[in-house]
Amino acid sequence: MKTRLCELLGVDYPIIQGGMAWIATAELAAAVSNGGGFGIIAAGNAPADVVRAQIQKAKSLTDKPFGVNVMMMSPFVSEVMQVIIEEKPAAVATGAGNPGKYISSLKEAGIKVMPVVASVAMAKKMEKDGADAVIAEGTEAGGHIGELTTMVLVPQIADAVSIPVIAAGGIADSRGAVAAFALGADGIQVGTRFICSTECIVHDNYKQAVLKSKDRDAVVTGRSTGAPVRALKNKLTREYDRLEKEGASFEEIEALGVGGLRRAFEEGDVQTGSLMAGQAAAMVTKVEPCADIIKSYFNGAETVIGIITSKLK
Ligand code: TUI
Repeated sequence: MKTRLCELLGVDYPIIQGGMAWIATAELAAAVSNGGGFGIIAAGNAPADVVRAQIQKAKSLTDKPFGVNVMMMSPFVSEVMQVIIEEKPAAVATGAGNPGKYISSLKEAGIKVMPVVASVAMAKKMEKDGADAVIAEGTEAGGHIGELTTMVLVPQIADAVSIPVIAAGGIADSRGAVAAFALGADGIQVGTRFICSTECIVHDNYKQAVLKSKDRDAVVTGRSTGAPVRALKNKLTREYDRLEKEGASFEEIEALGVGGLRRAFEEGDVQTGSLMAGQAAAMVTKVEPCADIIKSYFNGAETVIGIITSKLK
């Protein structure tokens, strides 16, 4: 199964790994790239020297192309972009903001640019500004999210732009992959399922929490502060809900989340840590190597298409 995204990124399968802060390290990115997908290191809120070390580590772990995800709300965005221009990973994905002013210098350095977008307007703007592809991320995704579902966002963006569209949010297996292509996507982004990969270095408690989660466990907090985040339900998300209902100040609510991701990923604190994950979490049933996860999306695809054909009489 090849699409024009495979040519753009130099990969065997049209699948990219989502940029998950603290989780998407050089180890995960390299394992995804070695498995035939496009691995991505998440810069998150890390300073530029940390990002440089991660890029260099990934280069030592794989000869295949990989990328870096830049979180536009990070205080270190401009320094991180500079390091990326020097280190030249194959592509940059961006999230949680508008990367417009960096696109031309990234492209001059030969780096492909793939912004995450959550609306048609933003997708059109990114195409006009020179993006090579857009990642259309639905609200089923984990972490910081937009309003629209993958089901309605992807076809509208596919109709509005001519660059490749990568569907993201809620794509948990080959049925989701086939659906994404049916909606007009040229590739898929997968985040949550890669948390439960053998090579992902997060604390095992985090992986177990994803494995145990059920259909309604990936909840949204922070709607009232304008920065909605999807994570697995626990003591932390209940505390968020309580503060938001009580009309607590923006500062009080934000303070609750400080260090939450680190508590979850490093200490395995599944109660007060922030277990960011998408709705696909409920569909993840085992920890397995990245290469097997990637193959499972595409090996089952013909069976899914066969089922569709036999249903449509
Ligand atoms: O960025 C993400 N997911 C993230 S970032 C993150 S770190 C964080 N931690 C706590 C609070 C907030 C962030 C955790 N997860 N996904 C990509 C994404 N980008 N989703 C939605 C957007 C987006 C939203 C608005 C992209 C562009 C945009 O445009 C706004 C504008 O400037 O017009």
